[in-house]
This record gives sequence, structure tokens and C-alpha cells, in this order.
Amino acid sequence: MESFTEKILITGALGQIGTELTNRLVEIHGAENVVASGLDRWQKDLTSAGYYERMDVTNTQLVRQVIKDYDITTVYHLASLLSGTSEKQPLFAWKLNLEPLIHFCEMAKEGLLKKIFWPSSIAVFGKGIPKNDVGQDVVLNPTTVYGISKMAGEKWCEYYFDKYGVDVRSIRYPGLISWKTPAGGGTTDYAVEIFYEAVEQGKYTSFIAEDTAMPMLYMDDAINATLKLMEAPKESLTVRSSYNLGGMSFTPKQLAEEIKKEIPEFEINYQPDFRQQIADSWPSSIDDSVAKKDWNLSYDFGISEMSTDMIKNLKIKLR
Ligand code: AKB
Repeated sequence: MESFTEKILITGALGQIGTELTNRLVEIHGAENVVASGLDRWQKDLTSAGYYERMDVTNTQLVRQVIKDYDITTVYHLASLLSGTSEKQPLFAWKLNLEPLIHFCEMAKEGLLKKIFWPSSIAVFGKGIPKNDVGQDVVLNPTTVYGISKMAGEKWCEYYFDKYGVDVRSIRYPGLISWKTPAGGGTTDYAVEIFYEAVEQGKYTSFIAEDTAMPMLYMDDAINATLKLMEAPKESLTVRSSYNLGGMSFTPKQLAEEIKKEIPEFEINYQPDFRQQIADSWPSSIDDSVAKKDWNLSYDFGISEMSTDMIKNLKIKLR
């Protein structure tokens, strides 16, 4: 296995995945080897990275300079517009979700970078694909701007690996649930909002219908999976587009039942909006056996453990 001292850049470092991933990377590699970046100013309470670059990731000249200035070897490129927001700003979503990825791959091709992580999503699947246990190699048929951009990104990753040996690795994240940093603009975000409102108000109106099941993952498991994939020996990876990750699958109704175990007075109502159509085009559950086989993917959290942990932590955070 190739070994080198990693100097890491994270884009979207103040986002939902970025805040938690940055702090874990600092624990592993030391603050002096981690550069966080984002559009907003540095919020030191959110990130323990040794350095912060306030930058627009679509500014290719600036990004290239940052990579050179810090001798970056590894990029976790997380900056992205999620599914709901992408439908409202399709052209910008295409630009943000695709161009910087290609630019990072180009820099790796030139030898400026050694490794790239880029998140894809269950949004790549789309209409006409069986709903349950969707496998790694099914035909992709996304019907959302976000899904189209993720599918194209996967193809670019595969292309750069096949043609130039660029070591770019990717996961198709399901909905991600966390209490530390709120998500924004996603279709699966009801499963985060519901906890905030359950703890603060004791009630929630879901924008997803009660019986719509989607795959979800607790953030701790998402971060562990990401680090595991990035640490896996190159030779063990058989997928260079993006790995399926299933996590757990549940409906809003099932989640509400879980929350009621901790907050018995909790009430839920349903008012599906435009995101219902997006959810209807996505799988209900995912087969992630290839990731389990290639790099030992495993999970610690099911719906009950996740729900208990969310409520416990939000009760402290929102006090
Ligand atoms: C979204 O809902 O847009 C994201 C995703 C599943 O990629 N959470």
C-alpha cells in the first residue's frame, strides 16, 4: 500500500458532513495537516482544522493556488447543492456539483493531488428501477437535476480512474441524520428537522408522506464509512463510480413511532410538497453488499439507537 503524509483540504467544511468529517480528520492527522474551506467566514467553534480558506470552490485559479500553497495531497470535496435546492437553481447546481470535481480530477491527473473523495447520492437511481434492495450495478435513470449531476460526476470519476489512474473514491450517501449541524435543501432532511421540532415543539409537519420509505444513515456511520473507504488499499476497490450505502430504511410514520418512545406526546402531520415527487423517484432500500465485501462497510446505528442518540443530544443542545 502506498503511504505518504496526508495534507488534507475539505471543501464545504462548514456543512452537515463537513463539520463532523473535518473534526475527525483533525483527530487522525493533526490540525496542522487539515485545511478547511467554505464560502462563509471561519467559525472556529465548528471546525478544529489548523487552517481555513474562505473560498468559492468554482474559482479554479484560487482553488489551485490553495492546493499548491498547502501542498495538499488529499481532497474531500463535499461542497454541493442538495436535491431540493438544485431543483430551484438547476444551472447553478450543475456548475457547482460538477465543475470543481472535474477540476480536482485534472489536478490529480497532473500529479498535484494523490487522492480525492467525492460524495454521490441515492439520487442517481431514479424512475423505473425496482424500489427495494437496489443493487450496485442497476441502470441509472435520475429524474432530478441533483441526480443527473451526481450520475455525471460518477461517470467522470470512473473516467479519470480508468484513463489516468486518478485515485478518486466515492459513496452514494443515503439521507444523512445528525444533531451537530443542520442539513439544508435535501429531500431526506425531514428526518433531521423532525427531531429538532419534536424536542422543541413536540410536533412536526412532514413534507414527505407517511408511508414513503427512504434509505438513511446516522452521521457517525457515514463518517466511519467515508474514512474506511479512503483508508482501503487501492487494490481492494472494484467500484470507481460510487459505492452503494444502504444504512437503514424507514418511513416518516415509523420514525414518528420511534420518537414517541422518548417523547410520548409527540404529534406528526403530513403535508407533502414538491420533494415528495423527488422521494417517489428514489429507492426505498439499497443493497450495499459490494461495499461490505470490498472494504468492510459496517454500521453501529439502527433506527432505535439513532433516534435515542439524536434526542439525547438535541435535548442538551437546544436547552
Ligand atoms: C438529499 O436529500 O438531497 C440528500 C441526498 C439523499 O443526497 N440528503
